[in-house]
Amino acid sequence: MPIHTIETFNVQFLSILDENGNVDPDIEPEISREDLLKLHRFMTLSRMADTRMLNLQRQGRLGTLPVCTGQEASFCAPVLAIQDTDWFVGSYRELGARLMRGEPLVNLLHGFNGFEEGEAPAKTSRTLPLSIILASQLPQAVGLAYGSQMRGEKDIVALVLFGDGATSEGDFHEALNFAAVLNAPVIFLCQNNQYAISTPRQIQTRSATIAQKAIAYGMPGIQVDGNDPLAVYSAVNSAVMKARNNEGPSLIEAFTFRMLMHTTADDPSRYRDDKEVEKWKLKDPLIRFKIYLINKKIWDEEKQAALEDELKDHIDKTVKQFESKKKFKPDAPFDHVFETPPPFLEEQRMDFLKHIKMETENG
Ligand SMILES: Cc1ncc(C[n+]2csc(CCOP(=O)(O)OP(=O)(O)O)c2C)c(N)n1
Repeated sequence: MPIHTIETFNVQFLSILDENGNVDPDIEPEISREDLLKLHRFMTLSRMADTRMLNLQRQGRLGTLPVCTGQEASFCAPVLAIQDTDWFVGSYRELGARLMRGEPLVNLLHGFNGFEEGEAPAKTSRTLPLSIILASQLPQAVGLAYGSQMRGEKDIVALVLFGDGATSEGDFHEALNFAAVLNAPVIFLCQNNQYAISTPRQIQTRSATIAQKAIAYGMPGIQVDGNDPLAVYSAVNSAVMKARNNEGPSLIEAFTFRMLMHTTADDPSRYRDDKEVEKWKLKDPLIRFKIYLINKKIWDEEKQAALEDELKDHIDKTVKQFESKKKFKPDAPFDHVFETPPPFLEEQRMDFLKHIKMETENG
């Protein structure tokens, strides 16, 4: 028997809007004016809020923060492609996506200060809270999508976000395998921002791309310019259509860059060269998207200035609201574990509250 090839594969890269704001008209997605402006608004809000939150952290007014500047296209554009009735399962580096899903900024500020009140989603919301345990949210997303399918909920998908580092976790592989085998309507979106803290992508995996990992599990995979909101939207939108059409899951690798530190506890100058950061500055998603909107004649510098003023005002007011809340419920984490807490958990809650009371009384 001669050796012969039984499988071959290729990996596609999608780019629609280049770094100078030039669009490829043949593959430009159809997005309404209203949605384009919504996307621009939330990408801008995300950048401005991220900058402000970093300042607050540096002033000792906010806890440790995973900043997301530079990745706005890779986490905001996917949200435009799903509905409120779909599941959104994030990790921790997707501020603008959470704001687009309707989470109030003040909640996120409380969450980053360690208060559960900020993290807890409304009972009816299909946006899951932050997930810090890498890749743990992936099997959960598969379960949610499969559960919706089993309940006969028509057309519901789950969109799950994670980083390049998370693809080294067992949960990533189990989730992709399960999703493919169960034909679950899941869109796996990897924000490949080139670093997992100090570990560069090249030594995270020997695969040339993260997108190609999809092939091993029997689902489509594509790499897109993660700083191009049109490419990210297009790829996610077609994956969503497939999932709604009972054609199963997809993996999308959004090729982007973490412009700042991993978290405020990190110093990236210890492991990466400024030249790399300078190179990526030219690929800023906000700049190219603004040029695109101006070229489409639906935006101008005057409108931009007015938007920035409005968002600054909103952020100022939110920070005031955030800092004026002084009373928190220390046992709030117990509220969200079970619909009806079992007696042993109620006992633990009582013990916990007694302990806090004792600590407070003893100074
Ligand atoms: C299971 C697990 N292991 C280790 C960590 C510690 N940790 C937090 S963030 C991080 C790097 C994650 O990198 P990546 O998945 O690329 O996402 P990014 O932070 O770059 O967005 C690590 C190792 C964790 N949170 N969870």
